[in-house]
Amino acid sequence: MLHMTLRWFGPNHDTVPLNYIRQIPGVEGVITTLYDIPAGEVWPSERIRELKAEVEAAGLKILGIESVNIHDAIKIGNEDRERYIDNYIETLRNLGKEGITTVCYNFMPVFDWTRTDLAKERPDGSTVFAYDEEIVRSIDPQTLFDHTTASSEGFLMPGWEPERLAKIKDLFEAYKEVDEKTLFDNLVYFLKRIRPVAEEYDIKMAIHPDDPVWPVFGLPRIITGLDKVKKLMKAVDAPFNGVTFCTGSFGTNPKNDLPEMIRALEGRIHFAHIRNLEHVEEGVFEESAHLSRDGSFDLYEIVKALHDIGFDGPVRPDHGRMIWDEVAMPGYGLYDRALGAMYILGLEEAIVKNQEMKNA
Ligand code: DNO
Repeated sequence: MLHMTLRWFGPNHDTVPLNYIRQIPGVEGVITTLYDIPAGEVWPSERIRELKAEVEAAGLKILGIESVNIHDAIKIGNEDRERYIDNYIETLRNLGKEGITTVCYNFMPVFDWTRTDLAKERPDGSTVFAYDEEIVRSIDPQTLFDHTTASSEGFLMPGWEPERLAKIKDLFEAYKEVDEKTLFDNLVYFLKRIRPVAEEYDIKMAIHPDDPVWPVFGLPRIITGLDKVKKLMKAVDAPFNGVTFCTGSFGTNPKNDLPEMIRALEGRIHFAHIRNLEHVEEGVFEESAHLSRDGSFDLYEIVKALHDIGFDGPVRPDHGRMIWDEVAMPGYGLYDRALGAMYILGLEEAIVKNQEMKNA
């Protein structure tokens, strides 16, 4: 069974109040974070408890964290990594003690997700995130960062934290020697080090795919498709080591067969991000409404595959379009994500009923 959630950035960062989220039928909880704590620092138990109390007071649960970000020292694998891994372990322990057991993270160097337009207009007047490889090729990372920050309507975008990106040149310098193999080895090293604490508290680590799934500004990418994910699952072959199945990220490569990937990753998908996007041409795509016919993915087949493998974790409608003049963090308004949640739950209900009828 899917456990429907919405991402919520916390009291001082989100425009959407918890009581609104509570009113979306079928939504059981939120995926949240301590947004103000920089990557690498320990999350204090007290802050986690406060956050939990606030969410529970609204009649919801914390069904996962997105993200506990990984410090660049860990990704680069330099001498500081031990200290930052120790901090990460402590954060996991503090989360585990509060019964929070799904943790989403990514292992993308410098940038998290990358888009060239945060407000591309769709034919119906809604606006969405879009990507054009030619634009990325024609600008430098700093320009993209400035552009993204300038078009985020004053909201702090996840993955674009200023303290991390203040030193963009130094970061690129630090990653100079980090190729795909080194990055992968550093990820495996990290997972092996956190394994004991994850297993002690039954924490499921859910790596988010690279977005898009090809190198941006020459930075290596390691979570791009089925072979790569399988390689990681094998390298640390334990159930705690799993994936956030993000359809929108894996799906940036039209060759990734999403339902087939889901079936092949049975038992290792700990969290799902469901959204749709429209492929325009190679390297050019824009996000769309969740509805299958609005984009390039078959959402029915995606939800069916999750159902068929017995997926029982949290799901969220991923980025929404901006509609109905809502003012909110781009991609994370209430309205379109609520529509997405209802659509996904509707698909699931039909799939379950259909199966029951067949079995009767
Ligand atoms: C973008 C998100 C990502 C994601 C991280 C997970 O909207 O999908 O920022 O949260 O990559 O660590």
